[in-house]
Amino acid sequence: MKTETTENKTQNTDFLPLNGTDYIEMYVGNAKQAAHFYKTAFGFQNLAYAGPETGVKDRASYVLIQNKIRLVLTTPLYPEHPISEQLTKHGDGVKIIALWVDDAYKSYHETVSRGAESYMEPQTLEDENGVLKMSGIYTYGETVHLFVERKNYHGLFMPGFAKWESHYNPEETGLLYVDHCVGNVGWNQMDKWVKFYEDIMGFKNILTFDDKQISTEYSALMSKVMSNGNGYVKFPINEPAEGKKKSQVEEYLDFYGDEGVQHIAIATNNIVDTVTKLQDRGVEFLKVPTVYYDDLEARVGKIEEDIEPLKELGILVDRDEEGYLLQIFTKPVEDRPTLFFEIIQRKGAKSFGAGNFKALFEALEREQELRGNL
Ligand code: TYF
Ligand code: FE
Repeated sequence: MKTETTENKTQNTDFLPLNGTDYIEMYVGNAKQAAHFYKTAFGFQNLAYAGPETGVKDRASYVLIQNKIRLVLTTPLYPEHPISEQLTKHGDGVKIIALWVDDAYKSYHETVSRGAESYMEPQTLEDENGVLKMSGIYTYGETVHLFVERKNYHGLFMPGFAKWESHYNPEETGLLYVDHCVGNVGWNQMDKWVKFYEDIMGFKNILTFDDKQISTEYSALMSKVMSNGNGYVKFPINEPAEGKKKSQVEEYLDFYGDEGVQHIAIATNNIVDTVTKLQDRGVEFLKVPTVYYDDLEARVGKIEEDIEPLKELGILVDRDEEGYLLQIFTKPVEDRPTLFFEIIQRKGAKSFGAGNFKALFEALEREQELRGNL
């Protein structure tokens, strides 16, 4: 009885209700060219633009969309711009994970009063399409969470942005929504950030991968998955661990120069179709040896998909108590070994593919070795 009451109470007092990921913004060296890449290779569509032509003098931002995913690519227009400094340090990478809320002012006050460092005080933006409110706090490294309130806004993206059209519109690839965003943090910093998401954002630790599971023989890391109350927003946090070889997380930290976003996992409901399209358009994926598929059915049981196309594309499969999942990882999308993407199709499974860590991390280490960073 008592437990029930407490549980109900926690459910009713989610002080930071989230409707999902609102958008992801990357700072890039050349947003015009990056936009072309995300259209051509990933099938994102033009949505909106802000820059000198629309009255924004210091930067250019391209907003791309595919189903529920909005990707913003921003470039500073002059050398002394603070974004230029961040680019010199990190290279291209994720600056903002924006979260869709019903109340941007309350989200700010609830988190800042619990100790969050302010990035943007709550503000109200207005244009002919209504009122959009936003605010923001820092998370790991220089990464930021913005809180975006759109309930009284009906424009394309945000005040300040104009419709962006082009004669070049490659087809979508079946990318649907952001499933999770993973952060790499420094040595022994994972629990600090777990506590940040617990205490300041009301998240819960739903899964833990410790070094015994994944770091003794293969690329060493520890990971805890944080989830908000309704499970729409999931943030695994990785920290490096000592292993036989240099941790992949340490390699990231060396090249990004800071803690930051390691991968964005995007959901599809037909992974074979999506990955075929991405590969045809030039996206490079990590490959596991084909022996991975020899005992696949013995490991994960019967699955609906034919094994052959999975094997051809290098798609991984894992099972948990609730179902199974299919996943694959791109190589880093920059020259620095930093940000990459995961394509994931969930068939009931709520986990993250722990059963694939051995095969995956061995594949990753082969790449790390080619880069001379092992
Ligand atoms: O999000 C996750 O936890 C999984 C596992 O370099 C993972 O995708 C962890 C580290 C990594 C690749 C995948
Ligand atoms: Fe992942």
